[in-house]
Amino acid sequence: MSNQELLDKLRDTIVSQDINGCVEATNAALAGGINAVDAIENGLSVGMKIVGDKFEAAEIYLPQIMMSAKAMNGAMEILSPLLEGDEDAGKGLAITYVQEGDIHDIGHRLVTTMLGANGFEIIDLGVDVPNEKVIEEIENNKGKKIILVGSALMTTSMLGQKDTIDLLKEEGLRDDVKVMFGGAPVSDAWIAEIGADATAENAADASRVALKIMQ
Ligand code: HCB
Repeated sequence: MSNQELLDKLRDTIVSQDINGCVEATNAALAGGINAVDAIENGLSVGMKIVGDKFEAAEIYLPQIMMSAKAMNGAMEILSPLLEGDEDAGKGLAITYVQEGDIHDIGHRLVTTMLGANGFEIIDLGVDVPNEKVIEEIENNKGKKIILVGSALMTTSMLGQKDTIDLLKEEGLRDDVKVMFGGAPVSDAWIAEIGADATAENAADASRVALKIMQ
């Protein structure tokens, strides 16, 4: 099989909610020389995007999305340990989380894993995180070089990112941290509007951007 066929197979197993097939396709992709980042970004994530579009078009429903997410998680168990970066420590502390009201964690976990692989110390606050908890964590780690890495997958939870920035300002902490927000609805225009520092398209890009703004 060509590389494109291996990636297409990964995509298709996500779209068809084929949990076992996705594990097999992941192993086949690795055996065929596809690296973990490529498999995630150009295979599995493409499938998840199609799943989202089908959901929006009411062609599939929540149980099917959950099966696709399960298939993706199975593949990620194999791929996460293989994500490589420059593991030299000391890049700073990344506090990663998903905004309050939002439980989508696949992209968040990917971004967190990639940042860890690239030498960031990680505090992963998980999903559905209130802004007050984020502030508390920054205060607990005062004096460190910190980057906040927040995800939001819904337009509703994305609005909470503005509240994060406002709260940082209120607490006098805005200049102490860099802030990178991401997730499907997050755009450059939104980042500029709320006064965050950066966004990124995907997990590999998130590591590059984080390293750059933390220099
Ligand atoms: Co969910 N869902 N969902 N969902 N879901 C979305 C997000 C919609 C867009 C689907 C649609 O309508 N087209 C939609 C949101 C609409 C909107 O607000 N615009 C939606 C909805 C509405 C909902 C529910 C409300 C449905 C319901 O209950 N009626 C519900 C919400 C529950 C809640 O959060 N309170 C819900 C539930 C679910 C699950 C549980 C079935 C499942 C989540 C499972 C899980 O995460 N454990 C799910 C899924 C899987 C999706 C879609 C299909 C895929 C999301 C995903 O995992 N993508 C999604 C459709 C879509 O996004 N197109 C749909 C793959 C990952 C790899 O991409 O974008 O998350 P990513 O992350 C990227 C990228 O954004 C970037 O790097 C990552 C890696 O490449 N990135 C960052 C991410 N975070 C970053 C942070 C940074 O600083 C920098 C970069």
